[in-house]
Order: sequence, then C-alpha cells, then structure tokens
Amino acid sequence: MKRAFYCGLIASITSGIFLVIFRLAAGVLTPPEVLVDIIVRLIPLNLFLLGVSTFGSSAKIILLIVLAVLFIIAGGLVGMLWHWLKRRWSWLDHRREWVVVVAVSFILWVLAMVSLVPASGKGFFGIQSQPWPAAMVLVWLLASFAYTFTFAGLFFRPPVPQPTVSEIDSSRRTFLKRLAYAGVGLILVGGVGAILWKIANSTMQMMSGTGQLSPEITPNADFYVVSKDFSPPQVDSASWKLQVTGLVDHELSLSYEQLKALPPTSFYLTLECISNEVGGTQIGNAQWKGVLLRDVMSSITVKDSVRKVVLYGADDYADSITPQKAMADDVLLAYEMNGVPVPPEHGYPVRLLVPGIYGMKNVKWLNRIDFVDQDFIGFWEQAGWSDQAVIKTMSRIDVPASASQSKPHEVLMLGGVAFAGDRGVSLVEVSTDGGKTWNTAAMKPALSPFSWVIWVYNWTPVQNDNYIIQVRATDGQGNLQSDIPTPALPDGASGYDSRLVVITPNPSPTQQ
Ligand SMILES: Nc1nc2c(c(=O)[nH]1)N[C@H]1C(S)=C(S)[C@@H](COP(=O)(O)O)O[C@H]1N2
Ligand SMILES: [Mo]
Repeated sequence: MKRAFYCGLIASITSGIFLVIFRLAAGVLTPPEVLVDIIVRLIPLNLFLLGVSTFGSSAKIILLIVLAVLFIIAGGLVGMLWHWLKRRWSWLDHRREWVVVVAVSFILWVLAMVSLVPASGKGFFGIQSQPWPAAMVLVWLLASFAYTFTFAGLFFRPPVPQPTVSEIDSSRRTFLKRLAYAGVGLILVGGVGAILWKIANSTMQMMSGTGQLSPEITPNADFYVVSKDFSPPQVDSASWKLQVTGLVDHELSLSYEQLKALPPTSFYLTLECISNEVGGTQIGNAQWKGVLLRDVMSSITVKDSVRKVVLYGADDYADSITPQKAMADDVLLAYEMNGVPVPPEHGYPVRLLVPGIYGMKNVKWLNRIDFVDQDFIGFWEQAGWSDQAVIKTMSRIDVPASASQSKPHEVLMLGGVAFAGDRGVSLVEVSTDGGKTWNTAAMKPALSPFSWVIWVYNWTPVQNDNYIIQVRATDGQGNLQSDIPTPALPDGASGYDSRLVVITPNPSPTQQ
C-alpha cells in the first residue's frame, strides 16, 4: 500500500514537472491554475473577502500552492486505489494492466476537458484557451500519460503467485481503515469551513459600517426599478403573445408556452440605467433565463432594407436597437430573473436584455418586435437621451460610507462594484491621495462577460488626516474609465467616484 502511494506521488510529481515546463515555455495553463480560476469565481463573496483580508494579494498564490500539493497527493491516492483494485480484480493480469492504464489516462483527460476546462470559461476541450486551443488539449493529455506511465513503470511487477486469502483480507481491512480516516478528515474540513463561513459573515457586518458592500447577485426585491409609469401594466401570460412583424418574410406570433418550449439560455447580466449618476444605485446584477432572440428568428428572413428593430412594451413604451445588435448571439428574451418568473415591475412575463447597452433598450413587458426601414426615436431618446446608449465604464465605492472615520494604523476595507457593459472589467484601482498614485484592488472575477465585478482594497492609513478615496476601472479592451465629470444626460455619467475618510485617533462612534 505504501509503495503504491509513493509510486503515485512520484508519478504526479513527474506529470507536474512536465506541466510546469510547458507553463513556463509556452504559457499553457496547469490544472491547479484552472481550478483556482473556477474556485475564485464560484466561492461566495464573503469567503473571497476573508481570503483577501487574511492573505492579502497573495491569497490566490496560496490557494494555488495548496491545490498543487493536493494535486500531487491525489496522485498518491490514485496509486493506492489502483493497488487495491488490482488485488480485487483477478482479471487484471500484467498484460491487461497496461491497456487499462492507457484507458484510465484517456478517461482522466476527457473528464478534465468536459468539466474543469469548460467550468473555467475556456470552453469544451479548451477551445477558448490561450495561447492556442490545441496546446492545452495536447499538454494535458500528455501529462495524464506521464502520470499513468510513470506510475506503471515504477509500480507494476511481472506476475507473482496469487496472494493468499488472508493477505487479501488484511489489505481490505487497512483500506477500510484508511477510508474511515478520509471520512473523518472530510468531516473536519467541512467543520472548519463552516466556522470560517461564520467568521466571514460576522467580519463583513463589522467592516461595512453604514456603507454596505453590494452582494454579487442583487436580490429581486432590491433590484432598482425604472419605469415610465408608476405601476406596472397587468399582463396575463396566458393571453400574452409576442408578435414579430414588419420587414420579414413571414410574421410570427408566439405564446408564452411556445416561447418557453424553445431551448433556454441563461446568463448573468448587470443592468444599469443611463440616468445613473456617478456613485448612483440604479444598477444591479441578476441571472436571467430565457430564449435568444436569434433562436426565435431562426426561421425568419429579415429584409435587407431594415434599419431599426423596434421593441414595444405593454405599457405603451417603445425603443429600438440596430438590426446588427438584434441578430447578435447574446440578445435574450428573458422569462426568469434569479430563478423565478420575471417579477411584474421588472417586465413580467417577458423582457428583453441587450448586453452592452444601457437599461432603456432592455424593454420590459415586451409584446412586439417590429422590423422597419426608418430610424426610430424611442421613449427616452425623444427626451434627449442617447440612441447608441453604449454603457460607459464605471466604478463605485460602497464601503466606507461618505465621511467615515477610522483610526491610524488600522486596516480599513474599501470596496464596491465596477462595470463596463459587455467589454468586461480588467482592472480596478484605488487612490487614497487624491489621484496622485493608484493601487490595484483585488477583484472577484465577473460571473459572466456581461456582469459587474466586486472589488476590495485593504488600506492602512498611517497619519491623522482627511483623505479623499477614489476609484477607477479599466475595461476589457484596456481603456481607462473617463475622469471627466459629466452628468448622465445625454449619454451616461462619467467621472471618478470618491469618498471622504477622516483618520483620527478617536473616531466618534456615531459616524462609523
Ligand atoms: N416597457 C418598458 N420597458 C422599460 C422601461 C419602461 O419604462 N417601460 N424603462 C427602461 C429603463 S429606462 C430601464 S433603466 C430599465 C430598468 O429595468 P428594471 O426596472 O427591471 O431595473 O428598463 C427599461 N425598460
Ligand atoms: Mo433607464
């Protein structure tokens, strides 16, 4: 058993060295790195914050080291498992053993390619990975072989006489014992995890003061509402129809049931109103489920003369998007918001979502899509708002609240959200000296290419003073958000969000 463990260990180290060589030489990501990506994206925000506040900017590296060690140990455990199986399966003679090794390498690799790799956002079999797709597929396959062949080479022995019954019994007993140890270990890890969770929740409440860090997913009840009318129109889903009309080869009328029978798509998307001022709250992130407009249109041919696609809502509201945007592969007819039917105030039964464009084009209570050969000036555009309405890169400070007080030499957590439409956020920076110097904030990777990010920065002021805290974001195309203060009308606000923080030896308790 011990020998099997050590052989497995050496094999996974060999495979690891192999992976590291390709990482350094060609930039091919290793499995622990991909796992870190997935974990950091999927863990709850509080745990992420706990990691950042405990380990600082090296939190990710520590996680990576832990995973790399686990990866090596897993190699040893697989070795032990092999040893155990081999004793049980008498058909597994010396010749067949090698066939199984090749098969196992393949299975391990396929599993990684259809689970780990897509979960990290690199597509099935890593088709979206860097530096080129085939590299990851190939290197991981070879690494899998490196593991199994090293193990086989070290561990396999030419046939020996059959073990006696008592030998099998005792090895089974030790195996069961180890299984029990592993069980106890799992329970311990779970317990420690639960305690950390508790601590994370309580530290968050302590740290947020009056300013609250935004949850990554905005609950429906807290999601901002902007509608032209005071109360939402009453739409009955049983009689609701979506009409596709205008310059199309044939018109379409779809019921709620017919729409829901089409293949569903879901994604996270942050919605922001064009009238949201710097530091404003007319922004929220939700998971939306529905049908892609492209899929609804799959049987329909649109005439070349079409210039605008007009979207009508049941509240006598209309807005338009370009045909290019309408046919893009990410425009969604949403019927669910955060796992429940879209609430009345957010557009029940169906609303449109157009990634990259401010809220007003995301028409609620949608009931007609009309293809026209003229320009169309929508409801808010008639009042002077931009028709392009491309979302500007923004960032907001949620914590601390304005005019907060804190003590010198004490860590003060700064945090908030940053958003750049469908371009994504690549960097968030914080200045504590009025914009002279900028520090990189930790950023929880976005839940989707259309989602905001949560950022945090732990700041330890040393002097008693009044500080102006500022934040700025860079989008996925490398463009820094504009620092020119501009009101929201006509094409969205710009400028940096800022907060005053007073550092004094005796903060007044009422203001924290
Ligand atoms: N039918 C209809 N759709 C609409 C509106 C409206 O008044 N009527 N307001 C728009 C505006 S200005 C914004 S910002 C978003 C807000 O969506 P929410 O209320 O779900 O947050 O909906 C858009 N869609
Ligand atoms: Mo809006």
